Amino acid sequence: MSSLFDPIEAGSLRLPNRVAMAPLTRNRAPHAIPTPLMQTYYAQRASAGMLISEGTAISAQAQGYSDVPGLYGQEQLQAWKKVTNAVHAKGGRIVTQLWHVGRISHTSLQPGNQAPVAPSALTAQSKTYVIDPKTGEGKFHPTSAPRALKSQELPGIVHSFTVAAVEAVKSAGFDGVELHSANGYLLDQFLRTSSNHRTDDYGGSIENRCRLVLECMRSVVDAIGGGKVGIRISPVTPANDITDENPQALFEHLVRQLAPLGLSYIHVIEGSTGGPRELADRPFDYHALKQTYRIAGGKGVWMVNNGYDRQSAMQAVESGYADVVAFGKAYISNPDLVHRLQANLPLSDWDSQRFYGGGAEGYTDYPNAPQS
Ligand code: 8OZ
Repeated sequence: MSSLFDPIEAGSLRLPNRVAMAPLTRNRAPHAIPTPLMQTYYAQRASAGMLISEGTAISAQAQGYSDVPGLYGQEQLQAWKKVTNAVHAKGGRIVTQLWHVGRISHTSLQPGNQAPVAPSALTAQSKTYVIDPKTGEGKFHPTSAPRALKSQELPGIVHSFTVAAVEAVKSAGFDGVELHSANGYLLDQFLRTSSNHRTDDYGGSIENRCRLVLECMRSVVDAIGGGKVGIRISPVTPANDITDENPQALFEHLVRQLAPLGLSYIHVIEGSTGGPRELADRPFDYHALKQTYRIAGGKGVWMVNNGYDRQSAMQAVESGYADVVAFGKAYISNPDLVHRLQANLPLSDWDSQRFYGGGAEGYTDYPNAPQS
């Protein structure tokens, strides 16, 4: 029987324990450039089995929220390199989450104030976070109406993910990448019947709706090796106005196609992102999904996320239900989360007023547990 505190291999990464830091949007990178404060923040959390960076834009068009970092400019990459150096100096491992928001954006955040892009010209009933450059004040705004990507533009999306992955590893010093195919952002928008009404090879059937994410994954794997690549999915989340007619069949098809790629990990948000893991109106069999992946020969770590606590995380790993558990909000307020879980110490509460934007407060000022 394995424990949450046992090491495990995740593709080419060797994790000293099975506690991951989930990707967490913090909006503290003005002009998309990581700051010295971000070096401190990630280095403080380096005892995680694996750190997953906050969602990081693969291109200017991929931006949907103010002050989210990017991976598409030299200054951004060099600033990330300082972050990964700081994590490595503390003995940690860090992968980056490659993010294209698709329609979850605002014209004020897009190059030339253009419409955001999406599989179809359908506006999400959702909000995005925009900081007023004049006052510095952040507010949630309704997302702008998107335009549908032309078929000829899709190779450009695949290319952007691939270039970002190569630069993330080569220039920015990340140990790997995770493609953000969850929470109603671009790749998830392609997957779903509610947001993808295309009539070309990228819409309609499950095979077609999975095509873009699979092209991105195969291209990234070809470029940096499957052992450095993970993917995040959220089969039934309602986040960002997403639904699907048959998520079980959709995601089973997806993981079957991912199985031959030799991935580092599959990262599954169970239930409603940041909410309950069980949704009465959106049932889903996660065990069957994992079995489908394994039966198809899928390797690497099966990582689960969403509201796990010490007890349920230990149980998930000990029972073999999952290999690694990713913690989000608990990692905001407990930089030494692994130690606290292992020693069964109390966890500190997070300050949700300081999740997005701002400086050190509610970011790098959460202490470790006192040494006994
Ligand atoms: C919270 C606020 C803004 C973005 C996600 C990247 O849901 C996010 C996100 C979360 O995946």
